[in-house]
Parts: sequence; structure tokens; C-alpha cells
Amino acid sequence: MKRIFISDLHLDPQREDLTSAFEAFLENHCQDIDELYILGDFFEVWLGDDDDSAFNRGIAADLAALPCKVYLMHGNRDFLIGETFCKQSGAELLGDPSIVDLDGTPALLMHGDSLCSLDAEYMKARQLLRSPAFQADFLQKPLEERATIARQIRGESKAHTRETAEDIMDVTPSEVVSAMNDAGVFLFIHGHTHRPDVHEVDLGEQSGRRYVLGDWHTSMKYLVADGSEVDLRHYQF
Ligand SMILES: [Mn+2]
Repeated sequence: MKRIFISDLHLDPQREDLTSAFEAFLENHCQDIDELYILGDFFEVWLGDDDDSAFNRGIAADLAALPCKVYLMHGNRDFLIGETFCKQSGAELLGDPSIVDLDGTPALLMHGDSLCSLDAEYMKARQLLRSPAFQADFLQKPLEERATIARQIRGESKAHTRETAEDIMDVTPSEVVSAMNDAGVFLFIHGHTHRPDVHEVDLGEQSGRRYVLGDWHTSMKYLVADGSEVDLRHYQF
């Protein structure tokens, strides 16, 4: 099986360059694969599946037109993506964490934000935002009000990111080891940190590998898994 993993596109109606890059990527790289995995922050913001803007419908149609199976994991920006969008796009929601079997090699998949445990303020906000009570309350507000709240949250998050020490915003190494040990895997794929790279992870008796996917700006890094062979590749747009 041939699989591709991407994350952190942060698709946004204001960023036509990203939408074009995404559509070109689907056209040029995803026509001959079996599965496409989008590991969170597909959208810059997701206000709810009832926001059926032309932009959102267009992206759903792009996915629906793919010949391969599409899996979608929530990120910290688009965790409100629900079954309606999945139906429209033909995508299947993946829990965070999930394990995928790469032709005999199990790999742990996560968005990655839950491993940034040293960022206490973020972890606290995450707990609130992901709670069913907050989400139910948010989703029954008018779309315009939701957009205002989302802008406020993003504004606060950007200010917070600027003030927080560089190392705190990355995943916590001990959390990586625990997550991989709990899952019983030697291969881990995630996004979120916008620090695409391959890391050796000391798991005690054996070492594992952690592949970090890239965010989309004018280029990005994505992972190709051909059978159990994995390769982090550069995509310039
Ligand atoms: Mn993220």
C-alpha cells in the first residue's frame, strides 16, 4: 500500500496560494496512492459543519474527487470537523492517537499538540476547548458569533506563542517516549509543531523514529510510506 501523510495546511479563504498548492498536490502526488492521511490543522479555523461556505464546499469536493481513501484527524484549529463534513468529503475521522499498520510496521499517528505538556497554559485551554460542554455551547451560537470567538482565541494564542519560550512549544521528549511505549510502536508520525524533521527516539531496549510533518507556507514536508518504507519529502510550491 502506498500512503501519504500531510498536516498543518491551515487552509483559509484568505490564502488562495495554499488552496492552489493543496489542489496541485492532490493532482500531482495523490492520484496513484491508496490512502491520504491529514493529521490535523487541515483548516486554519473550523466553526462547525453547518458553515457551508463555497470555500468549505470546494475543499470537501477536492477530497471527494480523490481516487484514494482519505483519513482526517482533528488538530487544535479544526477539532470541530464532524460527520457532515466527512460525508461531504468522503473522509473518515481518525481518533487522536491512532495506530496505522504500514504493511507490517505499526505507526502511531497524532496531531501532536497533546504532547506539548510543558505549555501549561495551552494544556489548560485545550482541556476547555475539547470538552463536550464547551463544544455544544459553541456550536449552538450563530456563525458570526462563533467567528468572533475563534478570532479572539487565535489572537490570544498568537500573543501567547510570542511570549512562550521556544522549547516549551515543542513536544515534551518524555511524552513522546510514553506515547510510543503505550502504543507499542517504533514509528511515530505527527505534525503541529511546524518543525519538520526526523528524530531518533531512545525507547530503552530499542530506538524508534519520530517523523514530524511540516506546515504549509511556500513549501512543506510530507511523508510517503510505500509499504513499510517511509520517507520525508519536500514539496515546493
Ligand atoms: Mn496544530
